[in-house]
Order: sequence, then structure tokens, then C-alpha cells
Amino acid sequence: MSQKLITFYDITTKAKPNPGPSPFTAKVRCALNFKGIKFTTVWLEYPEIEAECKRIGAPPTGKRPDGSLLYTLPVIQDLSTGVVMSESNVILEYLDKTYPDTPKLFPGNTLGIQLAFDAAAQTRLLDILPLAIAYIPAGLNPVAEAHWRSTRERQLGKRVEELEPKGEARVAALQKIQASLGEVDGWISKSGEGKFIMGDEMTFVDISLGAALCGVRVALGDKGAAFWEEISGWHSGRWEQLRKACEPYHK
Ligand SMILES: N[C@@H](CCC(=O)N[C@@H](CS)C(=O)NCC(=O)O)C(=O)O
Repeated sequence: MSQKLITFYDITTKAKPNPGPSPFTAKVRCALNFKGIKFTTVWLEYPEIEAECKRIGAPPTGKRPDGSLLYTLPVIQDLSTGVVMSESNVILEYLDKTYPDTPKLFPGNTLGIQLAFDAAAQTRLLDILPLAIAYIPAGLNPVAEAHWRSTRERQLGKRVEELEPKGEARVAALQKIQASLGEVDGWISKSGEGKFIMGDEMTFVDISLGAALCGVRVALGDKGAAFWEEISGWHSGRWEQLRKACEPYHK
């Protein structure tokens, strides 16, 4: 595969040319690199996403609270097949089927079981959000920050900074995160000594979790480094190890 077959739409942040904090675009970026599929990135600011998705025919992925269609990234356009797709897990499934000679995200018959595992694990990871979300706006360009805040804060009914627990509430939130991640660590540990859910072989679940952790680390930046240090010390270093395993693909 010498030509760049895939156009990959990702979200611009101040981290550019490095990727930003979106766990969903990170998942597709990591999967493309893991598979060695050549791609070019089109970077979009948040307010540009809807118009560009409509222009290229990328389907909406949901609805906003007011009932209007929601267009999100990641999106890929595959120049070899003409396919334009949104929805990260659907994209990964497509890449595995369309490029069978590249490393497998879903080896054997593991598609269903891995999707189910990931869905359960991601709900546990979401507990991190209240402690990380307030760091995201600092990484966005002004035009994107206004859009990002207005969509999120309208839904939340408060500023994202107000979500961050303080004092005793923070201690309790950290305990909850540790317990939730502990559950996931327990499940992965059942697979044996290897770093990954399938032992030594990296597959979809590891990329999905590792990419999300890469995103969290980017979101936290220097100001939130102490929180990441804390997470890194839990569960025999499981989370930093997963993040590090994905880091070479998060580029
Ligand atoms: N279920 C979608 C979720 C993607 C998603 O929520 N993307 C966010 C960025 S993290 C987005 O593009 N939001 C557009 C907006 O807020 O206008 C997927 O897995 O691809």
C-alpha cells in the first residue's frame, strides 16, 4: 500500500500537529497506524464539523438535545472504495474487513465479545471525565472553545469547571475512579500475565482503551499532570502501560 488511501477527519486543537484529546478520533488514528494503512489528516475546528460532514456525505451519529442531527468526528473517506463513514467502532470494523492483510483488530471470532468488553470498560473509564473535562477548553482554539462550551454547557446546565469535585468530594471521586478502573484491571488480569486483553497480542480493546487514555493525558496537559501521575500508580501501572503501548500510534 504505497498510496494514501484514506482521508481521516480529526479535530484541530492547540496540540496540532499532534492529535488532541478526543478518545474517538484517537481510536481511529491509532487503529490506522497500528494497521499501517497510509492516511492523510484533514483537521477541522468544532464549528466546521457539521458542514464538512454534510458536504462529503458522512452520516450523522446521533441527535442533539434539541432533536437536530449531530455530526461528529472521526470520519474517514476511503478513496479506494468511495466509502465515507462516521462512528469510530464502525470504522474500525470496516478497516479490518476491507484491509484483511493488515494486523487484525478483531482476530478470529472476537468482534462481538470485544465490542461488549469495550462498552463495559468505557463506562468505567467515563468516571474520569468530571476530573478531566475542565482542562479541555484550554487546549482549544477560541473559535472551537465557544462552540464546545456552548454545546456541552447547555446540556450540563453549568460551566465545565463547576463539574470538577473539590475537597472531600474529590477524594470520593478518586476512590470511585480507582474502583471502576480496578474492575477493568481485574477483567484484563483474568487473561493472564500479558499486557493486553488477549495476552501479548494488541487488539481492538487495547487500542480503544489506550487511545482514550492518550486523549485523557493530552487533555490534562501540564496542569493536570498530578492527576495522571496518580492514575499511573494504580493497578500495577496498567493505565500508563496501556497508554504507552498506544502512544506510538497516536501520531
Ligand atoms: N459515537 C461517536 C462519537 C464521536 C464524538 O462524540 N465526537 C465528538 C468529538 S469527541 C464530536 O465530533 N463532536 C462534534 C460536536 O460536538 O460538534 C464515535 O464513536 O465516533
